[in-house]
Amino acid sequence: MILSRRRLIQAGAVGAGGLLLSGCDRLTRKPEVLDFLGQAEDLHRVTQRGLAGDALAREFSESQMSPTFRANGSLAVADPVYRAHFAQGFSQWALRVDGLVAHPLMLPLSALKAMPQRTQITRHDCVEGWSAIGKWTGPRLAALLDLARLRPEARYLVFHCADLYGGRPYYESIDLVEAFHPQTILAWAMNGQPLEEQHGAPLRLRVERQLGYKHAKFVTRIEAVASLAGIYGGKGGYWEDNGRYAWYAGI
Ligand SMILES: Nc1nc2c(c(=O)[nH]1)N[C@H]1C(S)=C(S)[C@@H](COP(=O)(O)O)O[C@H]1N2
Ligand SMILES: [Mo]
Repeated sequence: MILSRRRLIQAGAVGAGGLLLSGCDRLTRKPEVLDFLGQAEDLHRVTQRGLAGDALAREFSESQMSPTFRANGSLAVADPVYRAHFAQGFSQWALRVDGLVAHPLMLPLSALKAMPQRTQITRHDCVEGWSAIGKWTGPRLAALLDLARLRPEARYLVFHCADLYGGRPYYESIDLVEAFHPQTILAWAMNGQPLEEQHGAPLRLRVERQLGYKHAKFVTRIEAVASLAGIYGGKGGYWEDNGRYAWYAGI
């Protein structure tokens, strides 16, 4: 995938810790960074061509879309920081990408929308026994990871969310095979409209080969980690920590 850094810069994307994305062009001339980039590209190839890593979830036509799409889990977010962003139409909101990455990022919605977009009509399967077909649009997670550049130790991505469910923070995690999968996107639109709050505004994960609870809504931060052991209860997700559902939720 060719990603235009210039477009991102125009859209106002800046790296965390004062590192401007425009610095990337200078950085990529350094041999150690080029070496790093090579490793990331190897990783990308391996994960995309890997054993069962590249099977696609079924995609549907417009006529097959569900007339109504149920919302489930948290339907609203009480957090005051989230409420302030909501009131501003998320114009000042930014997604943080950090942890085991060479270039931590703060990506405003405008930057996420300026990246190449993928639209897919897929079926959402909730473990509670309902399904719905909807259309989702957003950049591939792989494109964000190409910008942030995972360090070689990174094994999982943790999705931190703005909501509390039953009083505890909702979170989820996936491995790098799912992360680089072509249908894994960060959706800001559903059925052609910006996400409604109940469906995870302003940004949610779509990880189409996995059950509904893996599709983190209200995502605020993506953290690359070597192990899930140190994160909340250590089992990689809200329901996993609860002992309710398994970490691997492949359909
Ligand atoms: N942050 C957050 N993400 C979440 C949940 C939640 O409660 N909080 N519920 C999960 C579950 S169980 C499902 S089925 C889907 C529901 O997505 P929907 O509300 O868009 O149908 O979101 C998932 N992601
Ligand atoms: Mo669910």
